[in-house]
Amino acid sequence: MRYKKSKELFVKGSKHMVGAVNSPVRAFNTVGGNPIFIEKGKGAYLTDVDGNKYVDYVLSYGPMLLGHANEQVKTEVKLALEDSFSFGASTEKEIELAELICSAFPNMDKVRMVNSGTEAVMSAIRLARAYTGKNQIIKFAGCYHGHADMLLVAAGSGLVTGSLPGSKGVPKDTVSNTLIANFNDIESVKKIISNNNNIAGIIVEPVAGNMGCVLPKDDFLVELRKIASENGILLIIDEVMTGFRDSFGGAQKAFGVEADITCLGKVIGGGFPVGAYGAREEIMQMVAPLGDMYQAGTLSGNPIAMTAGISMLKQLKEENVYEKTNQYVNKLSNFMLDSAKKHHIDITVNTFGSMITPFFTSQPVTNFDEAKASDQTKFTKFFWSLMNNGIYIAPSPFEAWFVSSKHGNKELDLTYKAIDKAFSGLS
Ligand code: KE4
Repeated sequence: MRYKKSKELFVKGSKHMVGAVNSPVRAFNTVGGNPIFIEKGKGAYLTDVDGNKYVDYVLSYGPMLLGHANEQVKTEVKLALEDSFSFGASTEKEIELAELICSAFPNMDKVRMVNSGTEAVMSAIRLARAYTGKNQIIKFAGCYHGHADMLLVAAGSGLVTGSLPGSKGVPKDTVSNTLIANFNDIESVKKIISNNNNIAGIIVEPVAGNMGCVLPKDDFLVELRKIASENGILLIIDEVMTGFRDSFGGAQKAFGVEADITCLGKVIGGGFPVGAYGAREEIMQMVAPLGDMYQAGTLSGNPIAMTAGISMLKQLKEENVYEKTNQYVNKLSNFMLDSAKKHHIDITVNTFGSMITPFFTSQPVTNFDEAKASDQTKFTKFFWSLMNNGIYIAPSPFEAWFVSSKHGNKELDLTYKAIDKAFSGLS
């Protein structure tokens, strides 16, 4: 694959952009080389500015569940554009998307639209603090919830102590109320709770997608629900990535647990900037203009973004895309394991609905330490072999692959061939 034009744009882009990207993961830092620049997408495919065509498993890190340039979304958005793009006042479209979202989350009476997953999580934490009158938040190592200061943390000296800033520019006192537990380790949560009495909320990715795809063990989420209820702590379930990922609803449905506050993003915007947070009535009543917890946004509920989100969710509600996407992932997982075995490569594959991650390790991956123990050198070689054979995955071992309703047998065959070639190159 040639990357001449991407390289030229990388140099040109680096003049006025930071690393020629608007989000760090796109910079290819983990895998080396320069980021590619995309010209267009259609269905399951991306074409870069050098004309290289790829089966796309990044799908904008999740939103493009119906594939690129979905015809229905495109038609609806084009129509909506005729009536202007933003008003700073309510529109019926916001009601329609709110109704669709609340129909998918029975424990959600009201929802507030924002413009990103980060904004949804940041607001949900403020809401948990407003509702409980407490300040501390428990999060899990390896779970990512956007770039709000209080969540950019690194593990402190011990589980029950405050965290250390995980980024320059985050003051220590901003993260002093953020405590870090271990995913799939309910005892680590109990220990923190027994040593702290000012905990407003526990925030969790119900299926982690930001350490790669990592599933909750057994009753981890159910036990988390129980311990939160017993201690007057709100359970914030961050479904920005898992929302509408394996079914028309959230991972909550798959694991039989209900959040107090749910955060959403990605799919509900269909590729346009949309995030949302929602909860039962008594919690959402706290939010301005009804309550005293302030949160606002110029472009929140933007009518064009709402149009795209409505079209996405209506299509997802009416057609059962999940049978197809989840089956595709199962086939892909089985092939990866068979091919790795044939080539004597150690891998573990985790899947959830239409998302999948292969880890280069012979061990199960159930938390961040185990994910980090996978062979990242092998991942990098694997990544470039796939790229050179027309398969585009996230340039990081700690991301999930996403499958859309437009990924079919042809794409599966192309992927099989590329994976087998990559594994043969690794063995
Ligand atoms: P955004 O602010 O990027 O819309 O959402 C933040 C966020 C919140 N919660 C979860 C579970 C998320 O996965 C994300 C964002 N996911 C990353 C992908 N790992 C976005 C990609 C990027 O940062 O460019």
